Formats: sequence, C-alpha cells, structure tokens
Amino acid sequence: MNITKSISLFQEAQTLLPGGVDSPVRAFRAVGGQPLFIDCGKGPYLYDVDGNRYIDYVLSWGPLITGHAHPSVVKAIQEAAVKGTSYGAPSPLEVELAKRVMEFMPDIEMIRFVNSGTEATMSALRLARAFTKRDKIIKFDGCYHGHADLLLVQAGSGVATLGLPDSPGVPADTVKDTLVADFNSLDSVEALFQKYPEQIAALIVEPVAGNMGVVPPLPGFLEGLRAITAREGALLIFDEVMTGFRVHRGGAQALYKIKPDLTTLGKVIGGGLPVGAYGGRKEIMQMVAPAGPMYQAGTLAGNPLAMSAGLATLDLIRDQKVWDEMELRGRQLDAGIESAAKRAGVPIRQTRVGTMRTTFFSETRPVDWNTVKVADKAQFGKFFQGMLARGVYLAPSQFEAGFLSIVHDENVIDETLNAVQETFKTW
Ligand code: KE4
Repeated sequence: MNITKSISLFQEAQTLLPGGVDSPVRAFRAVGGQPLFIDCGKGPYLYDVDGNRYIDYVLSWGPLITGHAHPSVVKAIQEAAVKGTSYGAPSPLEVELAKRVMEFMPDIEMIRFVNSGTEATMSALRLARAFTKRDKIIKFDGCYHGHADLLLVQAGSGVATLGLPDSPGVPADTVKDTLVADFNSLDSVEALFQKYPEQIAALIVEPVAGNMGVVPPLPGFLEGLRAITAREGALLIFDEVMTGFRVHRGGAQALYKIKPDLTTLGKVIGGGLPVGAYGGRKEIMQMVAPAGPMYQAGTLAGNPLAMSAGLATLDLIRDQKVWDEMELRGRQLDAGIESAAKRAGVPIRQTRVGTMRTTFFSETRPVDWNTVKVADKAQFGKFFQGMLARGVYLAPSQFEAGFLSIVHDENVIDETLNAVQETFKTW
C-alpha cells in the first residue's frame, strides 16, 4: 500500500504538533508503524491522503454511529451553519436535543451540554462534591474518564489505592482524594467505603468499560454499585460518554436497568462534532449555576452545529430495527473472527456489548485491568498491521474499543472477515 503522502505529512506534523497528533492514541505508538493522514470519510470508509480506502472500526472513537458524512447529518450541519455557527445565547436546538436525549434516557431529568467528555466528567464530579459536601471520589483501575487532573490516576496495585499522579503536571494534592478500585470487584469498593466513611462524594464508572478494551460488568456488579452508593450517601455516576447510544439505544442504564444519580455523555450525541453533557436527578442538577452555586461554563456549549448534528444522529438511531441489525452484524463479526483465529491456532478472547467490541490476544477472560493487561500486545500489533494492509482500520491499541455503525452492512462485514482470514493465514 502506497502511503508516501502520509509519511511526509507525519514528518512535518511532528515538527508542529507534539508527537505529530492532537490526541496521543492516534500516533500508532502501541502498534508500531506510522499513522495515516485522512483525506475524507464516507459511510463505513476512511480514505487516506494517498487514496487508500479502509473499512473504519474506530469511527472517531465512537461518535460516528451513522458512519462518516451521513447525508442527513451533513444536511443538518449545513442548514445550521448558514444560520450562524454560534450564538453565545440560548437556542431552541439545545431544548430540542435535551428532550431527545431524555426520550432515550428518561432517568436524566435535567442536562447541561458542554464541549467534550472530559468537561462532562470533570463537571459531574465537581457537582457531586458540591451536592454531598464530601471530597473523595472513586474511579476504577483501567477506566478512563477524560484528562481532567483529578481523574488522571493510575491505581497502584491494590484494591484500595490512594491515587498517585499518572501524568507529570498533576500535583499529588490534586489526586489525594481520588481513590481507585478494581473493576468488577465490589469488595474493593466496600473496602474504600469502610476506610473512608461519609467522605466519598461519588463513584464514577464506565458501566461497560471501554478504555481497557471492552470489559463488560459481571452479573450483579452494577447492581452492587447502586446499592453500596445509595447506602453510603454517595452519588453513582455512569460515565456513558462511550456506552451511551452504543451498548443499547438507551445506553447502559437501559441495558442493565440501573438508575444512576448522574450520567455523563459525549461522542454520539454530537454526531462527530465537539460535544459532552452531564445530567441526572433534578435536585442535583439544580445546583449548577446559574440555577445554583456550582460553577461551570463554556463558550461554545450547546452550539447550534453540534446540537443539529446530534439531533440528526439520534433521529437515525431511534428505531429499534437499526439496533437489531447492528446486533446481527456484531454477531457475524464475532463468529467470523472466532473461527479464523481457531483455524490459525491463535488464542483470543472477544468481548462485545452492542456496537462496541474488542478482540483480546489472550487466553485470560478479561474482567478487570489485571486480567486485560496480560494480553499479547505484539500479537495484537501484528493483527492490526495485517488488517490495515488489507484495508481494515482497527483501533490502534489493544486497550481500545472498536465500533460498528448503521452503515456497516453485511457486505462490509464479509469484506472485513475476508481480511481477517487472510491476516490469520500469515500467522
Ligand atoms: P473526550 O474529552 O475525549 O471527548 O471524552 C473523554 C472520555 C470520557 N469518558 C469516556 C468513557 C471516554 O471513553 C472518553 C474518551 N474516549 C477516548 C477513547 N478511548 C477518546 C479518544 C482519544 O482520547 O483520542
């Protein structure tokens, strides 16, 4: 595959942008090789600057559940843009999208739009601290909630670990109240509440972990989190930035029938434009300025372009039929990869919840960061490069999720599985 233009662009980009990219995972550091520079996307396809076509399973890390440049989404953005790109004042579109989100997620009684998932989780945690008047928070090892200082914490090893700064520039003081538990371990959560009674404001969780690869909750885990936080007077925050409108048309809260106190959203609700949101129980949200004292603001929050793209996107995934179709495609993909790997004698473990999935190169069942981090990253890298060479663009890291869209039809899946078979033949 000729990628000379990408190569020269990457050389230039590295003199201008740290690592040549605007978000670290795009740099292909986890899989080797060099990133492709993209000229355009259309439906399930990406086209790089050298004219190569790829079936895209990254879909901008989740937002593009309708594929690239869906005509309805493009039309909505065009129609909004000619009326102005940002008003810095309320618009009917924010009211519309709020109502549309609540149609899908009725446990969200009030919502605030922001410009990224990071802003959403950062604001939700500030709100939880304001509402409970407590300072400590719990997150899970291997879960990612954006790059706000208080969340950039890598658990040490134990189940009840005080956060240690994961990134330089995060003062230890900023993360001293960030506690880390093990995903799928209610014992590790109980231990923290016993150690810090009446001090924990909130527990934030990806209800289906997507940022260590896709790791589903074990039966009873989410129910246990709901019971423990309710008992302890802490808020349960479902970070559905990724799982929202991905694991089910109503998100993980609908799939697992759990009512979180707050939910954070992003990605899909912006249809590929910058967006985030946090919302939940009205009595909590009423604390957000100017209704209440908890301050949070944003120049482009609720801008008409992102609102319009989000509305068009949610309209396209409103019908359960599209979800049933994507479920079929997901099963087809799972089965095809499973059989190809088996034939090649390559041990893999696959996870999928709705339209987000991961193929782990491992013989260990993934249930938390400890069981995920043993996956064979070199094998994953070999698979990634083999698929890329055959025109399939996977997430460039073993610890990321892959995504389907409404335009990944049967032919696209068949084409993908041909590349899978050819790749495993080289093993
Ligand atoms: P953003 O600030 O990137 O919009 O959202 C942060 C975030 C919050 N919560 C969850 C569950 C998330 O998955 C994310 C962002 N996801 C990553 C993918 N692993 C974004 C890709 C990237 O960082 O380039």
